[in-house]
Amino acid sequence: MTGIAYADFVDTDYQPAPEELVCDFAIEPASGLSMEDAAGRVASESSNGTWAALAVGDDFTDVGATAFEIGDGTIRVAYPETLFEFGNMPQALSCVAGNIMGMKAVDSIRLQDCSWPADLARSFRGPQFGSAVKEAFLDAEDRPALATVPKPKVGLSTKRHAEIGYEAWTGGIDLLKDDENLTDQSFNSFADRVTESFEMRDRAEEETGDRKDYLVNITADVETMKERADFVADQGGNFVMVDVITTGWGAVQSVREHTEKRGLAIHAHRAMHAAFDRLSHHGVSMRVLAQIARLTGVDHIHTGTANLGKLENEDTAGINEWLQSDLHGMNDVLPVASGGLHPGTVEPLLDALGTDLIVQAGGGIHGHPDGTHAGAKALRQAVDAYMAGKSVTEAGESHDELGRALEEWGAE
Ligand code: CAP
Ligand code: MG
Repeated sequence: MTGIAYADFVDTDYQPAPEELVCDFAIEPASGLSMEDAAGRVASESSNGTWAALAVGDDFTDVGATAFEIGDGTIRVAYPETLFEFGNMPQALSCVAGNIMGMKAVDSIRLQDCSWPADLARSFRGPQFGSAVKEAFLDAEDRPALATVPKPKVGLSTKRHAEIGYEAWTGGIDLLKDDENLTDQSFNSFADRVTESFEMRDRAEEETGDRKDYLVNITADVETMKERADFVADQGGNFVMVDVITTGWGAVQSVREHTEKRGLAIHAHRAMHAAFDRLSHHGVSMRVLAQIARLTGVDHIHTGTANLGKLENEDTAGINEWLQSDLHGMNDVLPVASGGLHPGTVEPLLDALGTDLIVQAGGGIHGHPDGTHAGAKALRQAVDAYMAGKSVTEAGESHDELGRALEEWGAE
């Protein structure tokens, strides 16, 4: 590239070098602009260009991006590695998903996918454990791990929250999980909840002989998250939960660095992701958000339910496959299916997504007509039946709790 005008950022003969980051965008050019015009502006504004052709001499490093493929509403852009501060995810996103999201040259623009080159990818920590948590911390090596969020999601007293944990753990659930709206409020303080829940966890472990754990929501500012992570580790927990979109990727990186010292796994909740990924023509796809989560080092992330639950989903199976595929030797991520799940959704869910995941149900356990303990048993019975190659509906005939759940909610 020689100059620094928009046209300098398009070259359809260009072959990206292996060390370049390649981003796929869907774009709708503004009226009066061709795809080429818009592509040049996207590549320019996301690297070293601006709205005016520059006359500043040549004393600068050429870190310009190149739009090298222009399709029907899609473009591919290659970014030189020198554009990036290695190991700094906010900086990378300020480039490839920054000002361009609001530029007038496009009516809409969506970052759909990224191909992460080895050196840039390895400059991030990646997951400390990934899917290995199922055998490192739980007894769920050969089946989906099961989690539950007490409901109502906020408002329960600490005592009742911990009791619900006990009822669920002893019913066959592996992981108690805080809701995203629950951190440290007056009705259920963080320290008391963690202490009392782990007391119940120890009892449940003794009674069942299985390892149980708790996904403790530490989401806050970075310093508070580190203190809360230490508290969890000191109480004998192995997991913290971070709401990664609301807290921000720089904060996730800091938590990842800190949790390495304490050997804690990170459960990523993704509240607010839909503000980025819900529109199919604009924003940042869940696929890319999941990629960022893996690079910055979470061990689990919610990726949806293959549209079986209560929330809109983007290609859950494709995202999960990416999370568990090879990425320059980096650990994988264990996907979490959550949102409106119940025992009657287990069979189609596991058919669609496989069994290397966490199945999380809140209402689908605590809404069981006979309460939490029965609801936990019903979910576990459904999963155990599936793992034994049996039909969940048939298993409902010989397992009371499952039978009641299927009666209540039906089977998909
Ligand atoms: C699920 C949940 C989770 C969502 C998050 C809720 O509860 O606790 O936050 O699943 O969405 O508050 O809705 P239920 P996603 O099991 O009672 O539905 O997993 O898609 O990120
Ligand atoms: Mg929730």
